[in-house]
Amino acid sequence: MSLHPVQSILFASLLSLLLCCTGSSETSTNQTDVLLTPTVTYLVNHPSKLTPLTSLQSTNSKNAIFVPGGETEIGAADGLDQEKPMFWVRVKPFWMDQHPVTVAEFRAFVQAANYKTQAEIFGDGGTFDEATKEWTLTKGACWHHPQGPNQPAAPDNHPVTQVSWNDATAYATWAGKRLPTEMEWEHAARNARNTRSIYPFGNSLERNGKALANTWNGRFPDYNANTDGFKNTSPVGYFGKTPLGLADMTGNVWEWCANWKFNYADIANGLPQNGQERAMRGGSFLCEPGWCHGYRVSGRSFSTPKPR
Ligand SMILES: [Ca+2]
Ligand SMILES: [Ca+2]
Repeated sequence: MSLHPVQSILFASLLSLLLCCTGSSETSTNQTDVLLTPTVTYLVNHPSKLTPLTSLQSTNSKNAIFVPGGETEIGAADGLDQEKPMFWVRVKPFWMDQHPVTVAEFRAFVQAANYKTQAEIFGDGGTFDEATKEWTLTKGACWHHPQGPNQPAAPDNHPVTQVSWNDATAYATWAGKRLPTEMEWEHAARNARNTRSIYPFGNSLERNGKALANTWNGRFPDYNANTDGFKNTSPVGYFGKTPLGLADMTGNVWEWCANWKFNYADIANGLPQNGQERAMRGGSFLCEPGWCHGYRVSGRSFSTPKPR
């Protein structure tokens, strides 16, 4: 069975998590501004004064990065339709896991909570078949053997894959955390100071000839030159950190976000309370500019909260 490419990306996606928000927020809210969540406000007007930040250096505590609060313009003028129109938000400070949840971290959850992922319950998971260049449902593919039971086990220090939004939410709840909204994710990817580069670390995917992220190198799905060294997932943090200190925001795996899919044009109405698809950010090892440039800071994708 072949799956819609975008749909299938979900089958191999990951998560990043937020710890509890810290502190109280700061600035007053205009009457016309819209509280999207308890921690994110849509600003009708361009903020007259941005919250000053003195340093990009953030605190690392128990593997989490402090993301200062502030104002960020969401979207990109030269992005895809779903990244427009741009809009401003004010975000309260929060802690974010420094890297996507690893296989080892997910195993601890599975063992402690005796948890079964939805892929395990359904009995299969979506995989990309290199021979046929198509997505297929592979029997037995799940978080510990994401390519299938006859393929190598997922290494402990790689991000966990084959987790649905429901699985990700269950993990987050167990860990006393939650998923970020898209606005929080993008605020963090813009280094909590509205940096406007394509990626959190600039506009190029390489520095001194070395790759800065795990992506698809070539034309998807025909050819992967594999110049970054990884055909599939890579160890979390292998390609370094963003200026704020986060890993794998660009490429490696998609990260599930909390909110339902919504159109930016409708933001003044608030976030939808239900829908068909949840949002993901951060692109994966299967993304390349000619097909899916999803690993840009403004890039978005969506999938159903359970595999089917
Ligand atoms: Ca790669
Ligand atoms: Ca990512």
